[in-house]
Amino acid sequence: MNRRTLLQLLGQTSGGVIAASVFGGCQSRSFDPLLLLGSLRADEPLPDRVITPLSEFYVQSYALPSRVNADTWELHIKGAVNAPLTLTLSDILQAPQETFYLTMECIGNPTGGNLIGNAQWTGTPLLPFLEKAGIKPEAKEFAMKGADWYETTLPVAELMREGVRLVHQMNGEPLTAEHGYPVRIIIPGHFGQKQPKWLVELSAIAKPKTGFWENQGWSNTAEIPTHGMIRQVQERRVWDKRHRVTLDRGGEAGWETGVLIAGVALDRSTAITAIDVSTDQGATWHRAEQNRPESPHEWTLWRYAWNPQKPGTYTLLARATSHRQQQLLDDKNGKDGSTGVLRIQATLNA
Ligand SMILES: Nc1nc2c(c(=O)[nH]1)N[C@H]1C(S)=C(S)[C@@H](COP(=O)(O)O)O[C@H]1N2
Ligand SMILES: [Mo]
Repeated sequence: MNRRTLLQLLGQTSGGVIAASVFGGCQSRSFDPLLLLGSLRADEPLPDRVITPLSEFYVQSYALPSRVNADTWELHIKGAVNAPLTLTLSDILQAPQETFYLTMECIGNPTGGNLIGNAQWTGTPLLPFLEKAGIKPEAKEFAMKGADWYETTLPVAELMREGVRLVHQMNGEPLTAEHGYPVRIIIPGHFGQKQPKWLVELSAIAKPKTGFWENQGWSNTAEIPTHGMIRQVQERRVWDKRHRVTLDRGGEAGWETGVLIAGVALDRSTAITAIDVSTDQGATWHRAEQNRPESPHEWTLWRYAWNPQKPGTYTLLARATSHRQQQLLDDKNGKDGSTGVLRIQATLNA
């Protein structure tokens, strides 16, 4: 197999600049949440996990990052509750702490795009606080607000699950201002839209309502579908706006000695059980090698070593299957999130 050094990789994968039109507040610098793609080399074991460094983690904000003063920050649990609660940062820091891994993705992430990242998070379970407040039977949803007045909602039962946490650390550091300092909520299984940053209010409401992005047509459940994405072909970063690669026969990254196709896959709530790769437009499929994260909320890494026999133009597809569902073959980039497969055109020069 070809040898690819991380340095070489850094030079060649400039990431991709997400079109600012997908969502407001997009940053325009070039970044790549799979900067560590180099660890998906064919000649080394698949790593157990790839963490996205903060410098490469996407930021998606409704307004400019709010500066919240941690000393005066408060979270209000109110509305249809028996005993409204006001929490300070020290209440949250003194409660039992849990550290977990979870992949955050924006519902507007185009297939294979960069609005996705995997991080280690630390926080405290929300459930004991909700139980203390006592949710009244008429409460249907929680309206969650950020200090920037971003708002989104979810059914009461979604927030009363284990695994929902008030998070104050990302990759072992206090949340940065951009990622929601001092506290954000994380509700596994949903796209980033349902994870308000700078969280200041959880209001139990009897009459369901929709939030900021939902009012613009984005899914109100925003559940993560089973989806896999090709991220790289040899050392080239590929995605929906850069879906063509041309490889020469010889040389370090030539196709003659094999082509590495690698990526990630994710589902709302169940493990990814298979990633299948096709190099002939979906006529035949080959099982990729994958890792098995402990949590279904962390992306699965996969790779497939393709041995093309002759030059030509090929269409590469990768499709994920979880315990819940198999990814659709159409290239769907809708307001429910990208559920379809990405078609990569690979030209192998003679
Ligand atoms: N308060 C607040 N929370 C928010 C947003 C926002 O604009 N304001 N954007 C949401 C969206 S659309 C996404 S995809 C995630 C992104 O989280 P990140 O910026 O930490 O990657 O935050 C969510 N939480
Ligand atoms: Mo988002």
